[in-house]
Amino acid sequence: MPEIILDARFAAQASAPDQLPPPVHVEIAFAGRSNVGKSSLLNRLMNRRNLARTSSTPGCTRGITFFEVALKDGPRLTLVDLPGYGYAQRSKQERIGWGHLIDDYLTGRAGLLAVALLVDARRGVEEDDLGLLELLTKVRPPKAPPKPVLIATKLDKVPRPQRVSVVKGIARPDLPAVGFSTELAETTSDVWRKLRAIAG
Ligand SMILES: Nc1nc2c(ncn2[C@@H]2O[C@H](COP(=O)(O)OP(=O)(O)O)[C@@H](O)[C@H]2O)c(=O)[nH]1
Ligand SMILES: [Mg+2]
Repeated sequence: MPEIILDARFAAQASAPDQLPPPVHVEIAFAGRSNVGKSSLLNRLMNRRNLARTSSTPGCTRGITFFEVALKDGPRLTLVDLPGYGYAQRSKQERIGWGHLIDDYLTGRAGLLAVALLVDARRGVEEDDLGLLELLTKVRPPKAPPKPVLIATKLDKVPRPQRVSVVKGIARPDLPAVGFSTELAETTSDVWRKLRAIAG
């Protein structure tokens, strides 16, 4: 379903609160441990080879990156690439600074409709991920808490006969999971379908 995308472009990058762009469209943010495949998924969703830069160096994404996407049959959306957590190589100071930036973004951003939480299909939901899910529940009225979406990445690394049950096993009682792999083209449509259902 990449043909759902009319146009995608880089919109902004922020490594401090005063650099955040004004929220003009509904936003869907992508979070997860570094190297889990956030940038790769964003590139597939936007049908662009490397608009969201991928890297084999953990923690290489600097700050929060905003992409504006025009859908053929719908409104514009902003897709947001968050810095990965769990990167050991960054300085403590830098991690603390980012931590605040990301926490404040996730709990306070106007127009943040959903947060896609990416977990490696082979590892499932880990402690850092639970922390993020809990953070989302801390958002208080009048702001609506962003809706979590669980995405199990790198599904090609799971043997084919186990894929369905692995994704089901990653789902939580209140939170279904959708599987994704850059190597399985149909999974891009699965993720888009899920996001479109949420974006309305
Ligand atoms: N086999 C496989 N490798 C992937 C997949 N998605 C990402 N990768 C690789 O995992 C590494 C990290 O991906 P990246 O998108 O940069 O992760 P990020 O740090 O979360 O943005 C890169 O080497 C990607 O090529 C996938 O679905 N399957
Ligand atoms: Mg990245």
